[in-house]
Amino acid sequence: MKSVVKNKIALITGISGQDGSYLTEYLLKKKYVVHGVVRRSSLIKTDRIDRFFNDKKIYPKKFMLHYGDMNDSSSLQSIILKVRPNEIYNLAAQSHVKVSFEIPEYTANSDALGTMRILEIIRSLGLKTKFYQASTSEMFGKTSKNSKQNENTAFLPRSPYGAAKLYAHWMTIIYRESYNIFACSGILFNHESPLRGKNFVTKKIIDGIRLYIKSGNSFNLGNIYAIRDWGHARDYVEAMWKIMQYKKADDFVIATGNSLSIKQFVNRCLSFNKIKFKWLGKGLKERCIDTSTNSIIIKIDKKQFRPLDVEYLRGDYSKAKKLLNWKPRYTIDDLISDMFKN
Ligand code: NAP
Ligand code: G4F
Repeated sequence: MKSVVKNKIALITGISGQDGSYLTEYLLKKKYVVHGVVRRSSLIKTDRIDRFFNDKKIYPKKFMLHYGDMNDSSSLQSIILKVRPNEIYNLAAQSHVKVSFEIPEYTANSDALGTMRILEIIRSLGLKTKFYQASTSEMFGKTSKNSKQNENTAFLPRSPYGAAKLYAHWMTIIYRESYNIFACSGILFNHESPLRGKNFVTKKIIDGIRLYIKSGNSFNLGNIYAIRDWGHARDYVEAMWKIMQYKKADDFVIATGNSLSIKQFVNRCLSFNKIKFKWLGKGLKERCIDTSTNSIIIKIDKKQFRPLDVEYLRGDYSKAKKLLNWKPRYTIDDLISDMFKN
């Protein structure tokens, strides 16, 4: 008699976000049935996952959405009870660092308490569900320059978002150690893609340069001397899955090990488009000029600065490389090319 192999069931919070979209694609390829939590809004904004809806082989058999909110335990509990997932990927968050200074209470509620709500549901119902938490390099905060951050680096968050995520990160560890729940986390460094939200700096730069090429309009940036370790979201969702399949629940840094300043990222994007440029001035008067036309491409705008910023991030992913056999495939130039072409 043939044994029936049951497809694994995954529940993704934040399925309509950048990572939710790539993770759905990745899990569907691995034959999972994928359920997602979405918030009700007056305008439907499921653009990043519409491709799954429009595929009759996938929707509604292998891909389903449920209304819920990280700030509403009862919705989360009823979805979990209905779906009975083998794996929960908790990607939902108010994920914009600058915005978290404007709505700190909302950010703490969804990013910190929202995570605790799911962990409590798993604990109180005695579920065997595995749990993945989307932790972040923003938790490292005030790092020492030229160091690399790994799983043992101190957490010194510099934003309401970083502090909320740190609470969620510790709660994941506390629930793992107290209640023997398979609760793991990926401490992911910045990762980008053509699906990145428009108000994150890489996407803003790509879109700004596109518009400059089309219509000659300049755009504004803030702190162009902050340094980030940027990878591609496609590589990073693979890491999420690998973290969940590891023999025991643990925490892993996921990064590329390379970093650039925002200004260096701009320079690469301009060179990719064969635009000749130079930077002039200092501080708020600094600007980037197109040397063929003398027009301004980028100006510095005080409004784009944060009350506090994380100045330097560069990750050491050796633990993930050794234990998960994970490494990034995309280089920074592959990422830039993908973001301009798609
Ligand atoms: P994103 O594009 O901003 O997506 C966030 C998702 O969370 C969206 O689907 C959003 O729904 C949902 N969400 C926000 N608040 C919610 C709430 N109260 N209830 C239910 N859903 C809510 O973020 P991302 O870049 O994909 O990142 C995914 C996760 O990884 C986030 O937790 C982020 O903090 C974390 N992270 C990201 C990076 C990175 O560089 N991308 C690095 C480290 C960690 P709507 O579509 O309705 O807004
Ligand atoms: O693109 P960003 O907004 O990303 P940030 O703050 O590093 O946060 C992202 O990565 C985290 C992982 O470390 C995630 F947890 C988080 O959810 C999010 O995905 O800003 C990057 C840097 C900052 O230093 C910022 O001050 O770029 C600087 N920057 C300069 N001008 C700007 C701008 N950032 C934005 N968003 N817009 C600007 O005009």
